[in-house]
Amino acid sequence: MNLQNIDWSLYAIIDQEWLGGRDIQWVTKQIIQGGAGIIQYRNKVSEDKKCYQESKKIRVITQKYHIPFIINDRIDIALAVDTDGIHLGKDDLPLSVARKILGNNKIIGFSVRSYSDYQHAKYADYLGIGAIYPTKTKKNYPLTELKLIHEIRKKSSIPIVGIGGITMENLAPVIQSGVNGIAMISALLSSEDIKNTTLQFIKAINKAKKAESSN
Ligand code: 3NM
Repeated sequence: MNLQNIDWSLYAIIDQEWLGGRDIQWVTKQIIQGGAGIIQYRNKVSEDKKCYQESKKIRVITQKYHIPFIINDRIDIALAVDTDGIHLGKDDLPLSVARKILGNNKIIGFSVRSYSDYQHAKYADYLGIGAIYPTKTKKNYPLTELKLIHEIRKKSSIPIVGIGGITMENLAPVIQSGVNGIAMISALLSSEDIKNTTLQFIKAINKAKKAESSN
């Protein structure tokens, strides 16, 4: 998977706890047909077997549509289902170890919420910076100021996505901070019409990007 070819504008995260019984392949298709350029699967609740089986289902759809598939945390599942990459935080496996195991062809993403986290991002291919706004998905998670994104953007040219509580109403300042795109869970998965909601987000993100570039 060539990093240059990825459209980071909308990075959709399929969180097991937000599925609400909906079929994971149907949800994946809705998100892709709505226009998301990259998909992550995040499962903090299921046993290994279920997590593996659901990941395989996402793999089938993302492969069919040529959309990069990132798994949260689980390097074993990244290898088992041959995802395009993994997303790690600072309490997970060190990035240097993940890089050694996965090699240079897999994408490694890293969660950053402070400048000191950023200093540990040497082996990362992209950064997820947040939480920008309060979120129900990670309760009581500390917030990160947009100025951190501005600061990191000046120093690094790797893709950055803003994450945490992002909605239609509050996405513009995140785009203005210099991100390549927005990562989100609840704003997409709480919708009954995921495809249309995804489409509306893409439109809003592109509009905000255009306004930013004409400034
Ligand atoms: N990581 P929602 S915030 C999974 O800041 C996750 O690293 C975050 O979900 C971070 O779009 C977050 O529903 C939750 O707010 C994102």
